Formats: sequence, C-alpha cells, structure tokens
Amino acid sequence: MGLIIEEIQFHRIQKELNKPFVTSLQTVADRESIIVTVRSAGGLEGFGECVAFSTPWYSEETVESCRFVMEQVLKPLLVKKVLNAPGEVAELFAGVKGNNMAKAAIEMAVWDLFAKFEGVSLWQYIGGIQKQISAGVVVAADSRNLLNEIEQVAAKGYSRIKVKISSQTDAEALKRVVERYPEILFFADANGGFSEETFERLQTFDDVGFALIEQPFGERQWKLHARANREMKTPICLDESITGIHDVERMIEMQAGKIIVLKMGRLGGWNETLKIVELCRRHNVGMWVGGMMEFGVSKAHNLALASLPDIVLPGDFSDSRYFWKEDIILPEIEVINGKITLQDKAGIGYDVNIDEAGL
Ligand code: OSB
Ligand code: MG
Repeated sequence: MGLIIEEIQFHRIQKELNKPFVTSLQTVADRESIIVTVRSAGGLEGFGECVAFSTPWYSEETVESCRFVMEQVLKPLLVKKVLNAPGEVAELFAGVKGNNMAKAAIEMAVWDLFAKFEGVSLWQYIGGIQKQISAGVVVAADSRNLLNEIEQVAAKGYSRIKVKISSQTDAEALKRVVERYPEILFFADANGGFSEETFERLQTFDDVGFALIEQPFGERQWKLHARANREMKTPICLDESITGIHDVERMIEMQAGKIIVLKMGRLGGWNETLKIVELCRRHNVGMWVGGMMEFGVSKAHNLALASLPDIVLPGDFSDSRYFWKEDIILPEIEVINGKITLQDKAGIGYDVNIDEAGL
C-alpha cells in the first residue's frame, strides 16, 4: 500500500549560536537552515532538515543553492507521486546530479513520513537496536580556554570529545590535556587543514592519544590520506572525502582510511547511507555519525542512524543547549550521564516547533 505525497513545504530558519564555531576553514556565528515538511494525502507529516551552510566552505552546496534545487527541481519530481517505500525517492532523484544536501533534506522527511505511516519510531523502522546513544561533543583546539572547556564538558558527562586541530595547533599542549583525562575518548578533526608540506606537523599528533584523526587533508587527497594511514599509528577517518558509496569503495581499495563519518546530508540521505553502513560492516570499516552543528530535526534523524547495531563509536551528539538557547524540537535533546535516550514515538520522535514564515 502506497503513500501519496500531497505537499512539500520549506521553512527557512536562522539562529545565533551560543558562541561562534571555529574550524580551520570557517568561523560560524549564525546558523541558517531549511526545514522540510512533507505531507501525505492522509494528513501525516514528515520532517527533514537541510544542513548546507550559508556559504560553500564545508561543501559546495549553500542554503540558497539548496532552496533553488529543492523548490524548483526536486519538489516537482515528488509531488503527487505514489510511493511504496521511501527508497523510491532516491530513484526519482537519480537524474539530478550532485546536490546531496538538498536531496537528503527531502528524502529524510519521506523516511520520517513512512515510519509514521507504519506507526513505529524511525530508529526501529530502519532496524536500530541501541536505544541509549553515547553522546559526544566538539571543542575548538585554538581556544585559549581549551583545558577549561574540557573540564566543563567532562563535568556534563561527555565521555567523547572531538578537538578541532590545524597545522598551527600545539600537539604537545594537547597531549598534556589528553593525558589528564584517561577516561575520555578524544577524536581530532582537521577539516582538511594539512597538506603535503605540513605532513610532518600532522605526525606530531600521532602521540597525543587520539582514537582517530578526521580528514587531515583535502577531500580529494586520497594518496596523502593513504600515506598518513600507512605511516601513522592513529587511525585515519574520512569526513569530507566521502560523498557516496563509491568514495567508501575507493577508501577501502586505496587503504586511505580505517573509519568514516556518516553524515546523511553529505551522502544524499538514508538510502545511500544505509548501503554504506552495509558495505562498511562487510569490510570492517569503523563508522560514527557526524554532526553539522545543526538543529534538532537533523539530529533526530542522526540519532536514529546511530541506533544501528554496527555503529559503535560515539558520534557528534551534544545537548540541544550546547549550540542553541532554544532548539526547534520538543522535547529538546538532553544528555544524561553521557547518553541520549531515543524516543518511542512514531517517526523521528520529536515535535517540530517552527513558527518562522516559509521561504
Ligand atoms: O567537520 O565534523 C565537521 C560542523 C560543521 C561542519 C563540519 C563539521 C562540524 C562539526 C560539528 O564538527 C560537530 C557537531 O555538530 O557536534
Ligand atoms: Mg569533520
């Protein structure tokens, strides 16, 4: 029995971050986003969130490019169509090149819709089994208050901390901090901040005690990643490089990394992500769910993904209040004793509170 997609709506929202987010690529103080609502003929509503940024610093897409593609290109492919399964959205969108974040935002809303149609939570709908999701937080390493910040998040119960690093970061100072918290799992994320010229600087991070180093080089620098993966003992993890299943196949073939960050926006949605999870499971590639300092709708989808049995490394899951004074979902995401408990309600499990005008 199919679902008729009756209507798709877009809401543009903007909120100030509690404090500016600093990476080697960009400092973000305000976060814009587009929330997608897909309605079925029966009156059910599914929600998705577009994770592109206002400017193309993390990936090529932007809020404005996604607005155009979602409204003018993707929406007409889906409205009034009858779907028998949410996987059919990827087929309908197959003729549109790239634009994964735009595709994902709508596709994810359809998966929420189907879970609601079946009357089950999205995490159960996709075959998840872990109801308690380990939280993880991100801090910027060039923050002069790094030690202080780590103390604060450790006190809140976070047992995984991702530290943003660049070729300017002092590895020795980081090592002293990491050694003080043997019970905390530390990840490093370089957002492509290293190059062939700074390869030796990257190697100074090998003794810090990181569980992994995320994306040391640019997204197409496969050979440099393979070299780091060969010459360093800390596992290399790829984020920006992975835009679909073929990139994962390439990483495996070239031995350019041992772990990947799953981000459904970057991968084009649930359909492609679930295929990648299966490939990684077969090849023993580690996986964790990455964040985009996004709002609660995207986080709710990410939490469902993290419930899958083979996702064991803690992802980018912080409290709603870590980035926002007020999130757009109810209840807000809350970390208790280092864990987030998934909701039993149908679909993403949260109510969405958007009062801003449409696009
Ligand atoms: O590289 O993982 C990244 C945020 C925006 C863009 C890229 C990245 C990030 C983060 C955010 O690290 C982590 C989070 O949302 O908790
Ligand atoms: Mg990253």
